[in-house]
Amino acid sequence: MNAPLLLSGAPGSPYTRKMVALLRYRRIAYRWLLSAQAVPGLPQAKPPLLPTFYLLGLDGALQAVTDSTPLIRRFDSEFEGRAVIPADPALALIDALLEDFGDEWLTKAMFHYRWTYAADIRKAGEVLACWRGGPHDDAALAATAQAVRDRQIPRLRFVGSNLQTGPVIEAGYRRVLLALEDHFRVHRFLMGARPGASDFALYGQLTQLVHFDPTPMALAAEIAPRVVAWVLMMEDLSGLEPGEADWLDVGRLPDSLRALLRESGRLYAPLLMANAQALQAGQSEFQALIDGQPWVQQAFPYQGKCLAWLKRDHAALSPADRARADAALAGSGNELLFSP
Ligand SMILES: N[C@@H](CCC(=O)N[C@@H](CS)C(=O)NCC(=O)O)C(=O)O
Repeated sequence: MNAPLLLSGAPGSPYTRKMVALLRYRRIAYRWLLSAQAVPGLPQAKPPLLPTFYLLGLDGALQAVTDSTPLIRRFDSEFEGRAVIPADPALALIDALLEDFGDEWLTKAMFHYRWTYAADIRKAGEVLACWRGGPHDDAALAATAQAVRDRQIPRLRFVGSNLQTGPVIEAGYRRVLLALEDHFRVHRFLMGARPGASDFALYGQLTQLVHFDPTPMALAAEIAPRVVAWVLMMEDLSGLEPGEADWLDVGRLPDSLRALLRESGRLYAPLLMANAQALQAGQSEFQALIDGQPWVQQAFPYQGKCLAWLKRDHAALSPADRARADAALAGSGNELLFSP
C-alpha cells in the first residue's frame, strides 16, 4: 500500500472530511477525486456513499470500499504508527462509542439545520451544486441547486427531523458544543493530547455545522470559540508528534468527556435500542422517546450494525478491561447498550 490511496468524496460530505483529516494525521499519501468520473473505469460502491476508497483487492484489482468506521480500523492495522485507536482497549471502547455518536447522531443535527432553515437551504443548495460536475453558468447552477434541494429536503424524514424533534436535535447540538468547549479548556483532543477515531468523527460533522451551515455556525461562534478553532486545527494534524502517554486515563475521565458521553446516552442510546428492536421484529419503522419527546423514524439497518459492532467490542474485552470501561460509562445512559 505504498501508492497514494485513491478516494472520491466531496468537501460538503462530513465523512469525506473525517477521512481526509485522518489520512493527513496518519501521514498516509492520498489522491482525493472530487468526481469518480475523473478516473475512467473505477468500480462503483454499492450503495454509492461518500467517501469511496478504491483499494487493491487480493486479486490485484481495485475494489470500491466505503464506511469510515471499519476503514479507520483497517488503516490502523495496515499503516504503522500514529494510530487513532487508543492502545488501552477500555478507552478504545469509549472512543468507538463517541465515534458512533458523532457519525450517527451529530449527522442528524447537520442534516436538520442544513435542510430546515431558509438561509442554510439556500447556501447548501448552491454551494453543493458547484461541487457537482461544473463549471456551471448561472442558469445551470440555479437548476442544479434546486435539484440538490429537491433531493435532500424530503430526506429529512430519514434522519428523524421534523417539527416535533427539531427542538430536541437543536438543544442536543447546543449541549454538545458546550461540553466540547469545556473539554477544550483543558485538553487538545477528545482522547487527550492525541486524537482518537472519535475526534475525527466529530470533526467531520462539525466541519459542516461549525464552518459551513449559517444557523449552527452562528451558534458555535457565539458560545463555543474553542470548538470553532479546534475544527480548523483538526483539518491538518500532520505536524503533531503523538506519544503513548498522550491518551486519557480511562480511570479518570474528565467531567467534560463524561458530559459528552451523557449526551450519547441521552440522545443516541435509546434510538439505537429502539431501532434494533424494530429490525429484529421485522418492522420498517421504530418509535422511541428521546429526551422526553416521541421520535418516529424509519428503521435503519446500518445503525443495527453499529450497535452490533459496539456490543462485539464490549464483549471482546477482558473482564478487567470491561470492568474499567463499564465504570467509565456508569451513569451515562449508555449502559443499556451492553446489557445482555
Ligand atoms: N457510514 C458511512 C456513511 C457515509 C455517508 O452516509 N455518506 C453520505 C454523504 S456525507 C452519502 O454518500 N450519502 C448518500 C447520498 O448522498 O446519496 C461512513 O462512515 O462513511
